[in-house]
Amino acid sequence: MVGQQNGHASGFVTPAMTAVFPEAHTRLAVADPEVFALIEDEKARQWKGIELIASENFTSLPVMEALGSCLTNKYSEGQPGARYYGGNENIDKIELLCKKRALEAFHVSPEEWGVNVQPYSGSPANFAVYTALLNPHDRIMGLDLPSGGHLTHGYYTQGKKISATSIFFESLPYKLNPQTGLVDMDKLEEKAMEYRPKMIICGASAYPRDWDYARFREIADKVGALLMVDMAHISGLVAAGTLTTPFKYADIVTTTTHKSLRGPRAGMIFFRRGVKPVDRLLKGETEGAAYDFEDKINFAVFPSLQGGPHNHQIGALAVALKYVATPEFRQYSEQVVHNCRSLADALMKKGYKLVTDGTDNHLILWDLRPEGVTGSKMEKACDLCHITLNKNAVVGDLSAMNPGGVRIGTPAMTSRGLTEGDWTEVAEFLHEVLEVCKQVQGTTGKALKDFIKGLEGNPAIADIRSRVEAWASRFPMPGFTVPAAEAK
Ligand code: DSN
Repeated sequence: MVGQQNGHASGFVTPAMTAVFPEAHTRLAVADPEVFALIEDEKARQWKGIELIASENFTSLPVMEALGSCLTNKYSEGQPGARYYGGNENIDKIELLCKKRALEAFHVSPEEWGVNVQPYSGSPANFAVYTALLNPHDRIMGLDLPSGGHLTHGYYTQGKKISATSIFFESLPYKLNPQTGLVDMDKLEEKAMEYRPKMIICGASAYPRDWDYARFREIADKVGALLMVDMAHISGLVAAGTLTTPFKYADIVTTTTHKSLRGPRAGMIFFRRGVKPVDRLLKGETEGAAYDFEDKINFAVFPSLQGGPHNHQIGALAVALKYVATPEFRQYSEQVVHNCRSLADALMKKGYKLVTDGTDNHLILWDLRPEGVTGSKMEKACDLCHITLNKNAVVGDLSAMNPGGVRIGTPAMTSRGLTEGDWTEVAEFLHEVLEVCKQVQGTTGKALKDFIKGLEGNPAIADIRSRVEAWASRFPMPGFTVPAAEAK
């Protein structure tokens, strides 16, 4: 037995094993102190700050254990029971368990829905769906990026195709109603009737309201389009029943697994299977026709787009999904939304403008244009105060490059145990940072470069930062301990 004091992992280690290559059983701290120290710094950053990026979360220790396990060693191209390599008896069981738990987590039956858990993350999952179900240059419609949509839903700018989705397919975005900040469903219908897309994509990266999936379905049916829902941001809230489920209406549902779902970084594609309901039959199909998505999607994921599945991610996802099915996870998801509403109320009480004047979900969009401060400046100042959020377009912004607001989400800090009352304090910190931004801008002028210079060494920023760190460190940190950070 080799002890940890020698930098070796405890457990049974034979002399033959230690002899193979030098770092084979050495702890990271000893094997690579440089990377170890950077990871410790990152732990401290996560623990001492207020994490408000709407797409981030803090996953659990068992998820991280599975991620850091021997599953990373194995190749397993193909599907469980039909692999291109031997030695997959355990991997098969893990992937099947993951799939079973995925369907259970979203309360869908294996007769009506199947799932592919191999996508490396959300963008590859979306592209796999397009590859499977569209022909090159087929038409799609997704929410415009400046309206809160995701790059992979077809984003392009004037003169430049940005996302591969817009390079390989023809894309026409739908947008928000500029008055309400809500998806303009009537306009979407009007455009879809003219454009006749083969697929409509519903979902967003920055939308504070729930979705009218029934209306999306109605429009898709009217124009003979497939309906794909990308629920990446809200999948935890959907699983917990806190938001409307898209499964009743969609043909395909994609998601990442590390946002409100609180799992490892990975992706999933859910697809309908079995006999089609009569009202979903396409032209030329007769009663009894079945969905043909499964083979096409599995083939698109592998071999068309990906190589070997990341089995450590799949194992870790299985672990996360076990907890998604618990009453505690439901409580967590409800708390995410309560917290978000509390933050929204606290900011609005201070007279600030939020897009749609509130939220139904885990995020708010704070329109900073009435305050005369850009999203970039607020993001930068918050960063210096150890509050992490991101600049974001708000309704009416024409470009995502110089956005007029910030996006703020509650999943991560809810995982650290914050409840409603704590968000009044978060709102107070944000208010203070904004005040500093206004004051600094008043001296430096509006250019971002000068503004950032003006923030350097600002005593008010240093004061907020020290109070933020003292406050945030009081809350428990899921997944890891922080002894090294504490000593700093
Ligand atoms: N990067 C994610 C987000 O922040 O919304 C989307 O992929």
